[in-house]
Amino acid sequence: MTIKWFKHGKWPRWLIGLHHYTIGSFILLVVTGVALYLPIVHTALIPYLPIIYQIHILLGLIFTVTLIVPFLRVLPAGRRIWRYDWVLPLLVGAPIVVTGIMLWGVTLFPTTARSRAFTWHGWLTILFGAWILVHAFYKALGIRPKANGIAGRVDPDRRMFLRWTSAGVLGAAVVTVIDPASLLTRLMPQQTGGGRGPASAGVQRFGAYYTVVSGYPKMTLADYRLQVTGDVAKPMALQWSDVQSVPKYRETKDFHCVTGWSVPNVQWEGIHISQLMKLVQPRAGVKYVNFYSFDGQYSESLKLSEALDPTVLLAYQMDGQPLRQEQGYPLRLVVPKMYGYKSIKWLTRVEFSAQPITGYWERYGYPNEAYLTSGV
Ligand SMILES: Nc1nc2c(c(=O)[nH]1)N[C@H]1C(S)=C(S)[C@@H](COP(=O)(O)O)O[C@H]1N2
Ligand SMILES: [Mo]
Repeated sequence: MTIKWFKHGKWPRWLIGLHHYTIGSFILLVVTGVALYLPIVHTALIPYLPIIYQIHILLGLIFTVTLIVPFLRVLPAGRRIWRYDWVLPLLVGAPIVVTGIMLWGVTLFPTTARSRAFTWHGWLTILFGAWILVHAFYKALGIRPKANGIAGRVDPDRRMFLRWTSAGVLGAAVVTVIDPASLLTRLMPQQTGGGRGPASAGVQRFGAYYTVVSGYPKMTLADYRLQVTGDVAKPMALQWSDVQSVPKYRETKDFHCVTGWSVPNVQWEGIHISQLMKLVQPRAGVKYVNFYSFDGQYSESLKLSEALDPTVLLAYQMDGQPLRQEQGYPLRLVVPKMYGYKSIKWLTRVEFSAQPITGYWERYGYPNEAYLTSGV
């Protein structure tokens, strides 16, 4: 049996173009993905994050289509493709796509599965990237491994496509439903935690600890004041002991960031905004609650009705521990029904007002009403 080796000229131009496109778009997907995920890069690119997020999803969707093309169009026959060049992109590419879709569809999938999907989306991309490098290396050196087994040459057909894509999709289902990822994350904790050292026992790691200023602002409880101001009868500056004396409010809720990561079942403890209203007595015209951070940059705004939702609180504990400094110590807002950017950290002023303010991310185009939706 004769084997026709790869010759550029014999491939249809559209297929070569597609191949180059796939490589280019993979690189762009990695670059935009890293920009969204890695806090250091993330912070430097703040004004562009909303658009980078859209680009990442658009590229991902096109990437998905390019993976399916060989299924739609029969490739020229002649045993020309190494089996692993065909099997690996499907086996690894399919679960990257599936986990990506899970991250995109925030309200469509359970948070626990999505938080695993986030981890696997990253790990599988690293695997895929490593394979592309090996593939490029082989090609550049013109190395031709012995043609048998996984290194054998095949004509990719639809049956093969279906088999390996299904295997990849099934794999994605398995890793997001059960959790072999916890093994990997225990070995390399920085992969899911933004590289800030281990969390205290019982405290869940968040996908990233964001900050829009350089570093995480520090505050001692002795210096801390919570200003409660605005259109109110009795404006106040609460010391930490005053904050503590307000009746405690507890809840367990999922947390979601717009950039894809989620944390299931976070236990928050803190105070409900209705308690602050009892203290300062807002006047009749108050329609908004505005929030300010002592990082000097971040701000947020909620309608009064939103702020009084039973799920909204000012939290000082998470999973039974005081907040970490990165998480907004000593006090942060938590709005579980909305994307994470509403949950302002390092809270220092709550203002009851007839007017809303434009929050930090809202200035960069994020919507004011940040209710979780499935996707963009
Ligand atoms: N002051 C301040 N609050 C903030 C942010 C920030 O950068 N600064 N990031 C927001 C975003 S986009 C998210 S997703 C959550 C992240 O919470 P975490 O840092 O505890 O993970 O905090 C929100 N509150
Ligand atoms: Mo976020």
